[in-house]
Amino acid sequence: MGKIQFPDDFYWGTATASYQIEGAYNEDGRGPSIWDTFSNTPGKVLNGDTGDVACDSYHRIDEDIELLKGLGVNMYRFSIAWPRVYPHGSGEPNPRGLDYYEELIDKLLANGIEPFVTLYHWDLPQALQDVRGWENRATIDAFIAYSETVFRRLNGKVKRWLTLNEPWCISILSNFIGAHAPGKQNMQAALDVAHHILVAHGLTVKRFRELGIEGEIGFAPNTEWREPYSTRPEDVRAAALRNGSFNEWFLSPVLKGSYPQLLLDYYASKGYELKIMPGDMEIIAEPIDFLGINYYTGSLLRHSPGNDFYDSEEISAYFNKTGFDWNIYADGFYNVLTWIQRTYCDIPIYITENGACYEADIVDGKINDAERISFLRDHFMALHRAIESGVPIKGCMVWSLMDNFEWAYGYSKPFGLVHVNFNTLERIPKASYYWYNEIIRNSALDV
Ligand code: JJW
Repeated sequence: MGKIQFPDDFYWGTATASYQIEGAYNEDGRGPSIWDTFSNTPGKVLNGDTGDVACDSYHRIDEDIELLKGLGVNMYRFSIAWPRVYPHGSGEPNPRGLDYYEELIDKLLANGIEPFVTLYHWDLPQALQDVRGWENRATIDAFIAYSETVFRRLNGKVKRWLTLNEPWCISILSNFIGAHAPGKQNMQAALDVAHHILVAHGLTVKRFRELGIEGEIGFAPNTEWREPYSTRPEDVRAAALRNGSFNEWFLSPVLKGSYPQLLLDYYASKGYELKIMPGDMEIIAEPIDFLGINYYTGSLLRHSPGNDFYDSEEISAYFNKTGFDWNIYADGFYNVLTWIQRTYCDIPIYITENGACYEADIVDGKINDAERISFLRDHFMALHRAIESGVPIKGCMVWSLMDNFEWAYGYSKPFGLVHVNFNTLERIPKASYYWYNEIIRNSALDV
């Protein structure tokens, strides 16, 4: 037995996102988002689930805050729904659109919990998708206008902001793989989207500074750690391509002002073109205050000629898996964090998401999710190793506070520290909730 001590001023929190928890899809002037359209399209989401009601968090601020208080967190990450603020994406803002968030923020602050706000967690107004969404540079202007409205309304109350959540998901997963809204399957479209969201990020950071908004701003790329299956050069290259497309494609423009050359060459060899306008790379590299890092998984990869996903394939190897069929790879977390510091700089890092999906039965009113506890323990230990190695990590947000709408998997993939009954909307804290509370109280982990 040994005690692993985290810094006293460490932020411990949980994370959620608007479409996954709010419900109230047509209330107080909210317009439709691409996720309303996608989830209402047969075959796109498992069991035909939608976010119409979700966890009904829109009507349950007090109940959710009680859960956060009981957990003991000092930070809560959530996102703002763009279609509540601009029901048609642009034009006149809907004044009621921000009331819910302001009430939530006021109540968080009254309870000593810092709000950590994401501006874009995937719910693009459908009206903007109708005119090509993020493939269209005009969507960038609409995003800046939306962000400015939010900044002005919430200035002084929110100290930490994120522009984008998981740019790989917004671009590649949603426009090339097609598993998420808007469900396109076109790599050129995905690369256009990737570039435009990065420009939108940079311009938002610029606007944030010009407006003199208080606090700090960053973005939250999802990272994975790919290890080559062998030292054969083609396996090494396969892993480099996948790490490059997933991690570096978004980190390098923001932190270094350039796309990774290996991937530029790869995409060019496949006939794709990057629509970079003069000045774009400088805009994207507008300095940020901190980095949000989401980490869940990684894998061993080897060369697979003809595979249209970077000529590579995953080897299932010896990893144990979560209920999402994702490899459990805590050392990959440590590797990503130390790699970021080595490759880029000493920028402060918040873990903006880490956690796992596991189903667990309710027995006598209790839910013993021992596997989630084990997953979190391993990842907190990897996190602590990274801190000891000098990576400036300031806090960790567990995904997620409660079971919620897990995108293409609907309500079938629970990630919560709190169970939600989606018929009654009753919330029941799981064993992991009480375990996490103990860690937060001591800012320490017994191993
Ligand atoms: C990849 C499916 C084929 C969320 C993926 C599916 C098909 C190669 C969890 N993070 O709910 C990634 N999440 O909203 C943000 N992140 O591929 C927050 N990424 O691949 C959580 C899903 C995801 C995915 C899910």
